[in-house]
Amino acid sequence: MSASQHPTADPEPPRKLRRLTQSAPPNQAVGATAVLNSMRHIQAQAGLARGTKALLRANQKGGFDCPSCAWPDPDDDRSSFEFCENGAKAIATEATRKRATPELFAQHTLADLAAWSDFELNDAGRLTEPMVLDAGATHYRPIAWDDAFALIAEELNATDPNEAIFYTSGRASNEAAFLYQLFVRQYGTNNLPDCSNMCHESSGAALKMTIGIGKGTVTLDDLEHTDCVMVIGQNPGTNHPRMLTSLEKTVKNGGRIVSVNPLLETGVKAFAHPQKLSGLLGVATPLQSLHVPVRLNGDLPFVKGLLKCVLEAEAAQPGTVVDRKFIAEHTEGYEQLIAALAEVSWPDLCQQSGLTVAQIREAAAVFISAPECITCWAMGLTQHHNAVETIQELVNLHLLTGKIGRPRSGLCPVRGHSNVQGDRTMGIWERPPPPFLDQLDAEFGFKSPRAFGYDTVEAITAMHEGKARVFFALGGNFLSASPDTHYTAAALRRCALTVQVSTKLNRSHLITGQRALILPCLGRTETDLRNGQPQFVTVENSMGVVHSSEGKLAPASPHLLSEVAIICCLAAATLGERSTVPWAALAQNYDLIRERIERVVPGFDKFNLRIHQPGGFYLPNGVKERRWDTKTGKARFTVNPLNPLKLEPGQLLLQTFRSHDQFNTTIYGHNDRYRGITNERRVIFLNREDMRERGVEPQQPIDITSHFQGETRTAELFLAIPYDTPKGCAAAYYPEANVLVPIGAKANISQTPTSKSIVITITPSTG
Ligand SMILES: Nc1nc2c(c(=O)[nH]1)N[C@H]1C(S)=C(S)[C@@H](COP(=O)(O)OP(=O)(O)OC[C@H]3O[C@@H](n4cnc5c(=O)[nH]c(N)nc54)[C@H](O)[C@@H]3O)O[C@H]1N2
Ligand SMILES: Nc1nc2c(c(=O)[nH]1)N[C@H]1C(S)=C(S)[C@@H](COP(=O)(O)OP(=O)(O)OC[C@H]3O[C@@H](n4cnc5c(=O)[nH]c(N)nc54)[C@H](O)[C@@H]3O)O[C@H]1N2
Ligand SMILES: [Mo]
Repeated sequence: MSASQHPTADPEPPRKLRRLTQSAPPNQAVGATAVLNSMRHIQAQAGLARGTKALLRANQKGGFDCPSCAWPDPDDDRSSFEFCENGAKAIATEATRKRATPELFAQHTLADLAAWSDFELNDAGRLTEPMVLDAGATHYRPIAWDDAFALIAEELNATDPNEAIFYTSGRASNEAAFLYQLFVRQYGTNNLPDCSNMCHESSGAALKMTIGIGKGTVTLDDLEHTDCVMVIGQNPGTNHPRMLTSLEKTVKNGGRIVSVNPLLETGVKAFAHPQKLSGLLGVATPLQSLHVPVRLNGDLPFVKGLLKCVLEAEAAQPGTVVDRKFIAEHTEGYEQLIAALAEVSWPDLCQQSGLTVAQIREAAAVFISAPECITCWAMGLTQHHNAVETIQELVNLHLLTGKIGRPRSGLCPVRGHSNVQGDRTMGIWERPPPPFLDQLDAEFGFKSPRAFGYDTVEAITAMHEGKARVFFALGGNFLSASPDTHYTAAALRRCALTVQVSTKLNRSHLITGQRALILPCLGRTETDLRNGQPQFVTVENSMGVVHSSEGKLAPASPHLLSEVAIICCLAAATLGERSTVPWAALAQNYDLIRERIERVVPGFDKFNLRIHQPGGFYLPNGVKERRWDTKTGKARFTVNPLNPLKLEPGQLLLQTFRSHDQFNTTIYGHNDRYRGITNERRVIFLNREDMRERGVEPQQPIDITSHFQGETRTAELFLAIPYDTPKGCAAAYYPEANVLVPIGAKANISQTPTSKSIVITITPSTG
């Protein structure tokens, strides 16, 4: 057992079943149901007046950036309703009238609260005051802000900087993120893990190595006017619903959509536009013209198949498919790629992708015949052991055909959290590039540490091994979002101090170090007054556009501080005279922070001026001009081995994904409308034949055991759901299934937990 005094709090959500109903997944997404659902959430949480005020400011020029996903806003042509059902839920959950006050903490022990579901924890409402958990205590009690900062400062100053960990979730603004990494580096460490380590790290790593920039290369306009969009390993209908508006435009402009996914997700079947009368009446635009039902983790062999088809088509009609001029001028490694492709056999590709040659050829025909093509992807590609290799293979496909770095063609990793991309641009990174540190040091007159810090998984392991003793989180829900829930819980419990800067109650507040703090902060939707002056912050979306975000609602409590203010107060308290940074001045006027960002981070010239351009500005992206910031100045073809996971007889592969009623670990409700699930989250979607072979009945309660290097982990009590998923492939929701993700199961290079390919067996529940 760990050194903690609060071992009774359960790190897992309660294992209780609800009354589930299953129906056939609908044939179209959004429409009137989505609008009704949005308003239902807004009314229940925020009330109509406050909620509608917030909704009307979402993603408007001069308004706030929707706190949900990172999908970009149109450069022009914004409707007054630039929001979606899930954006509305994210706003409702932040703008809620419910409050998690000191009285709530006085009434409940940590162990009591841990018996609440994730839905109930979030539904307690907004946190209102700083709270502390003293060593040995069973309840949090209120603490004054200054005392909280003094407590953290004292602990940090008694700690070797490399034994402190500073996590960031992707909602932090550019201003907050910039100051946070500056504080952490002046304190003396690069231990800056972030949610990106569990998210698009594989994309960043693959793209940086091959095309020289770890970001996407297209604009929204490119996407809406291209001839083919391949959506691979992504569920936009739920996780980036405004992308459907863009895909509808692509289709109306004559483009085709190919979806590559083990599941036929409702969001890409057909879209009824919620802002048009026709859409509200249920008239939907069919979106995908082809669905490729790849097996889980079958994408690398699938893309290799596409590459082989490209070479065959080129051989049949030389000079028409492979872009030889582009390859000669801009790339290296072509010969090695061709030689390696000759070695792989169709039977291997088919067996490993779960597709037939005909299915691969059909997808290849769409890609090849489209003059311009964009590939979009998300977690379905990034969370596998060979995620980096798979994404590099996609890069090969675009390089071979020259479909990159020109209008309407390119690569589009679709980011998750609304500012996760901006946080990285601001230096939230455990492996900072030396030129960034040189600029930072020059601007602030100090020497930042050069040794790399811990990423998320390394941070958990370090805490577990007693090599780290303070854990500080700027947002997020580290316990529930991380892999291997019980291992992570034990790791956090070994810390002397854990601190969470948060808006809502979550399980990370309940599984703590010896002492713990909750520091409640303003959300995106709220006015941020400093010295009586309203401040705005900035964010960067998935397509590299930086724009402002200014909340308009009254803050949830008079005691809340902005993230910027919290970081400045903490830095001043911790570093005192040691710091070269005017923390108090920066906290009063965010323009001063932006001046500093401009002098440190490339691409932010005239930041305070250009941020007032309607819609913001694009950051420079060399790939759009076919400049490659790689070692040799060329884009790189790579050879990526086929390295499939080997399953023993009886084993299945499990992916952990999102329902339509959650934002990561924030649970809005118990339904998953687009998959026909009502009122239950403890479900496991299974192939019907897999169920029959195992004698499992629909809705039978089963336990799931994961297998990794001789270790097993078990998640109890999930209802079996027969579903259209390829044989051998199962799915369950995150975070309930995170207990199954082994801490040691990481992607090569990016170290991202392999949350989309967990080897499991299933057995009838005995509990
Ligand atoms: N409403 C809402 N919006 C969100 C979020 C949310 O939780 N709720 N989360 C935000 C965040 S942080 C992120 S990162 C994004 C996540 O956005 P997504 O990546 O869309 O999220 P997931 O639910 O993890 O869905 C993964 C999809 O990939 C498919 N998939 C799984 N494994 C494979 C595979 O091996 N190959 C292929 N081809 N497909 C596969 C799944 O069937 C599923 O459709 O969304 C962001 N937006
Ligand atoms: N098994 C499995 N695990 C996964 C994934 C998966 O697909 N499968 N996905 C991974 C991915 S892609 C990601 S990005 C991570 C997400 O990991 P995190 O970002 O750590 O988790 P969230 O659930 O988004 O964090 C929710 C909490 O953030 C706080 N919050 C909300 N808004 C604000 C704000 O404005 N400021 C501050 N300070 N706090 C705020 C609230 O208190 C809320 O409870 O999870 C990863 N974990
Ligand atoms: Mo994410």
